[in-house]
Amino acid sequence: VRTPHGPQEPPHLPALPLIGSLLSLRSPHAPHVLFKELQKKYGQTYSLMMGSHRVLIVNQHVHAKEVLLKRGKVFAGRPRTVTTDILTRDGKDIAFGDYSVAWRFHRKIVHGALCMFGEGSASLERIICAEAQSLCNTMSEAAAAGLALDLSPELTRAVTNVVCSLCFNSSYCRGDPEFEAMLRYSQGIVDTVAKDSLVDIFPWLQIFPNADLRLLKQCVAIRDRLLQKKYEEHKADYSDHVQRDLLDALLRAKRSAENNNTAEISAESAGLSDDHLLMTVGDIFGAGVETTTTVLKWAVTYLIHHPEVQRRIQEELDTKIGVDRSPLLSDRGSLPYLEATIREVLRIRPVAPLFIPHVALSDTSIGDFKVRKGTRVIINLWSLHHDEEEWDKPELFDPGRFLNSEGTGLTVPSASYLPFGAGIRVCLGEALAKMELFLFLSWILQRFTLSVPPNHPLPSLEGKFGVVLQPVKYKVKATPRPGWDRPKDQAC
Ligand code: HEM
Ligand code: PLO
Repeated sequence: VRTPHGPQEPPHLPALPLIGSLLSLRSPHAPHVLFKELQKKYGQTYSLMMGSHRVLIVNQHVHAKEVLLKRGKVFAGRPRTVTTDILTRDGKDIAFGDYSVAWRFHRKIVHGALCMFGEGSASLERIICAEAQSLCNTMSEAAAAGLALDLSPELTRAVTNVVCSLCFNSSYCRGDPEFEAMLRYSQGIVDTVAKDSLVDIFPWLQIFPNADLRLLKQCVAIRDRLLQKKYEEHKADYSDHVQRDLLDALLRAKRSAENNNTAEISAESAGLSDDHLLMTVGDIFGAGVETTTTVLKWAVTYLIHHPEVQRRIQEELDTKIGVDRSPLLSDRGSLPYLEATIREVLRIRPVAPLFIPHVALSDTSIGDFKVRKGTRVIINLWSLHHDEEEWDKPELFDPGRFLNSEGTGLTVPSASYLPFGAGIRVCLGEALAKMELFLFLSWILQRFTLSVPPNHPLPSLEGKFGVVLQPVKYKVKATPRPGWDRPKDQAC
């Protein structure tokens, strides 16, 4: 309901020149938790200053949907920050790139390529199942040797190989030095990029050497060499007649734009420089690896805390699939409790608790509040997914909340649930990620029961905040289930 006076200024945190609202933001809590807390004092939607930038924090789903859906196009901008500019050669990618013709064009190419090589094709299912088989074999070997395993690099390699086939038509073996280098640089980037660090608040601070910035630059340089190598290899044996992967799809778009001189295509070709192609493929590779791996790690962490949830998923797997074959994507409909568990993991520990900031491209409003052009909008997904008005005991891990009352079908019990975002900036990898989460978790839980080794503490449920919210490292004991004590060489 509009007030009689029209849109108002939103409540504002105290701000000083240059440092903005920094003094009110000092807190031992991670930003998503602090922004949720600040609601108590300032209301669900409030603004603050980060250095000289006006930032609006949205903690509630009706306002979040106004930003993402109702006025999605107005809020489709992205801010330029020092760290994301380093990662993306000044925003020449999709995720951190501002709204533009080039951005739209790259999203379209990636979407088409993901449909062609991914979601629409049976070959992706085969690739994921082959990686699941190899992951389960490694877990079996560790179990046979009586060893507990840090699952993190194993899950990362499985997920990396899926996205590597999609992007580059290649994969990594265990211990491959290029893969080890990738693990290191990617963690360095996750730890430093887009962090609300001082460098992103005060662009002028970048003239002072800063440890985070140095690490980021080193990691980005290593990533860029790897991307460049893949690019050169693809250019060397590119053919117009076969499209092996996303990089071929991008090269094809570039060649066809270069061979075409119509006004429309040449505008598009502005977004088809080598830099743009490399940054787009870097985004998909980076997002493809870090997000899905993080969710798998959270799923394992919560399953270890909740053996009763594991048991119920395993009962479902035993009844619907048995031990004579492995799960297939076509089993998704008959394993609702596993699907509900995946939904609950995505709720309770959202991968990107603050999304990526949006920017208002013109003067506009949210609810009754005025929003000026250029305002950065942070959607606090953490608040949406832990809203006490929307969720019963939000801190409780309960997959049952996503089941209907008979426990036979899936529901979404609240509109305050947006793990992949919505609207024109919605995640490009949602379908791929869901396929991977289902297949990897169903294969693992069909074969193993997961726990911590005897006398080890349960892993922490508190995440490490960065551009993605990651769980901490710990060792897992995987006990083979009856019928799975030796690796079976099974095709899916
Ligand atoms: C953006 C979630 C997996 C590619 C996003 C956003 C979220 C998200 C919340 C931000 C939306 C916004 O700023 O409004 C997730 C989750 C994943 C996942 C929870 C796994 C479970 C993936 C995968 C890929 C991917 C596998 C690649 C294949 C992207 C890209 C964007 C994005 C390119 C930027 C879109 C844009 O700005 O136009 N994702 N994502 N994501 N995601 Fe994902
Ligand atoms: C992860 C580290 C990689 O080395 C580079 C990279 C590229 C794309 C980023 C991704 C990182 C983190 C997760 C992001 C993704 C784009 C969309 C996705 C931010 C930084 C999400 C969840 O929004």
